[in-house]
Amino acid sequence: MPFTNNDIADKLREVSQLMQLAGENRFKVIAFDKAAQTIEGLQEDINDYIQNKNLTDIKGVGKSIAEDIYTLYDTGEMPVLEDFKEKVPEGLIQWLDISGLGPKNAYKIHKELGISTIEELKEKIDDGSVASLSGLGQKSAEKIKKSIEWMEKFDERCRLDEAEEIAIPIFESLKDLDGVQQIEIAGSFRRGLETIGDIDILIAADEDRISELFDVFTSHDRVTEILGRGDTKSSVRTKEGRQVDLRIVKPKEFSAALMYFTGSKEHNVVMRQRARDHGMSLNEYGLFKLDKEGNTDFDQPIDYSSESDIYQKLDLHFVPPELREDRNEFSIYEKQEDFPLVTDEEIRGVIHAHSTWSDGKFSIKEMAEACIERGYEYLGLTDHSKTAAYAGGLTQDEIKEQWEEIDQLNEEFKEAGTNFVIFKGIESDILADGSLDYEDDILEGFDFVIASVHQSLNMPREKMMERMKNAIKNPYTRILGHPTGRLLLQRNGSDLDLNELVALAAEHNTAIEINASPHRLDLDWRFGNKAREVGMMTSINPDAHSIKGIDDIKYGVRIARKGKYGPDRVLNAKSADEVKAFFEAR
Ligand code: DGT
Ligand code: CA
Ligand code: CA
Ligand code: ZN
Repeated sequence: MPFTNNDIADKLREVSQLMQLAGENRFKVIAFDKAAQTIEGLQEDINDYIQNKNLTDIKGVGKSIAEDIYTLYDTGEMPVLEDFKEKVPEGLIQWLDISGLGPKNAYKIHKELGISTIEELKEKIDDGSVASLSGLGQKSAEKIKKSIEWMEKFDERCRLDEAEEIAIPIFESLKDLDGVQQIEIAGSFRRGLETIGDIDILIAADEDRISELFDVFTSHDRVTEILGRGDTKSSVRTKEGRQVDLRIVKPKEFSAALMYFTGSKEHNVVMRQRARDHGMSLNEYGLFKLDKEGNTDFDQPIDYSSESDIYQKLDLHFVPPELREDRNEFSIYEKQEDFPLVTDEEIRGVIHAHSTWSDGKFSIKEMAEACIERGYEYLGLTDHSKTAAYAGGLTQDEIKEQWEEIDQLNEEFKEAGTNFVIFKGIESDILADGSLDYEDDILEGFDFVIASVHQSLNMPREKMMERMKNAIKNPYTRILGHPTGRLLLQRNGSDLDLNELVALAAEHNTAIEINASPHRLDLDWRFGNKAREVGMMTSINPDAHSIKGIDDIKYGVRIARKGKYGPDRVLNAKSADEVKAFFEAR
């Protein structure tokens, strides 16, 4: 059975976490975690190593872990994982989802208080038992409690990348089945929203096919519970706890249904009213004439062949799904057919990436080669600055050494005739007063500076605004990094007036990044209208800490599209020379 590198990394990581919950020897735990990290970042297909029986050639994969992987491949199960699943109480495994608790403390609480469910944990926090454990204390206990509350609140939604991991395999398993004439994933997923409630799949098929299609859908590997099955709709819950709805509609109704189930609700409301104003009625079944009383006349359908066609009948050009949020898209698509939105293919370089010099997993050279392999023309390398000591921030001496390394690599690219350049950047912490992390003479030496807040995100709004404004105004700051510091479904960002910062950034010719990590997607697309009005530049930055992280750019592109950025306002959609000119124009 073939596995992807990520599948195997996930399993190894799960083992390491369960081992911690079982109080297993620290070195074993680390071995599994390390192997997971390595395999996740591996460029080659793990299946090649499995076939050649040379897994131990991979640095960090020892003999016993290699054996575990071979067994997984041969039998579909990893005995060490199954063993630990037996050993660790099921409720306790859920504790791993409590952010800020960590397996080590989880084990301690479990062992010393003899509890293993989240309910019990909440009780023991309330009666003070958790706080009284050595090494925990009142503050930690309150933090854990808060995390549980957040978790319970946010369990209803998941991140875009998590939704993708569920939606794509299910979509793939359905799309080639007999009788499937058209298929799309609709809903918030199609609109590229940063978090997803449930996943909506839509199929066009003849009625006599519906039953078989539902059979395949409800028996998919990931499904743990069938929530409902009717004539045209079936809903399931996947093992991740996510709901997936499959609707099967008549082929001639597909486009209207797709438009309806893509939403958003707000967009649909405007479309329905627009139809009425044109003497028509729009619903999930199609477009119809209105009768004399102004009701939908189902006997008088209006023909349409695509979503685009429906928009046209309502005097609109096709509205890309990302823009269907009732945020000014109607006034744009009444006029302009070609309203340019940035595309994946237009991205020419990678800005904001970390190497082993700070907390990245790969060397500068490895990161650069991964960029070249993906067809990018430049890498704006930005390790952490000195105040971020916890993330391996660079001292002044290290910076100078790093510059030498980059100069040498650039020289090598030139000699080899490779069209690629590495820009010397830094992700400078924004200190509490808004200043950057080095003296001017060091800042001067970088090609560019990304300024980001990593500590004290929760300062009062007024203070935080002063801090951010200072950073934006600083002539060395070319890009403001993840402006709010939010972690989606985990932590709110700083309290800021972003409209004001967007305008200020435009005025000072500072770009604000769209941090493309699916955990962040920060700057939020909702400030896109303001950014467009004031002409603010963005840069779609992966904040890559590994080679795999580079590919997060695609999430950023979706968000940039939602924010109505064309390639002209996306820094890394420009050539290396243009980017250089932007960096120099401070
Ligand atoms: P989600 O699942 O919370 O991330 O967001 P959506 O947008 O996927 O919402 P969902 O799954 O409830 O419904 C899918 C689409 O179906 C939604 O975007 C628009 C359409 N829809 C659902 N219910 C209504 C409704 O009551 N009125 C209108 N106009 N459209 C609806
Ligand atoms: Ca949905
Ligand atoms: Ca739904
Ligand atoms: Zn970063």
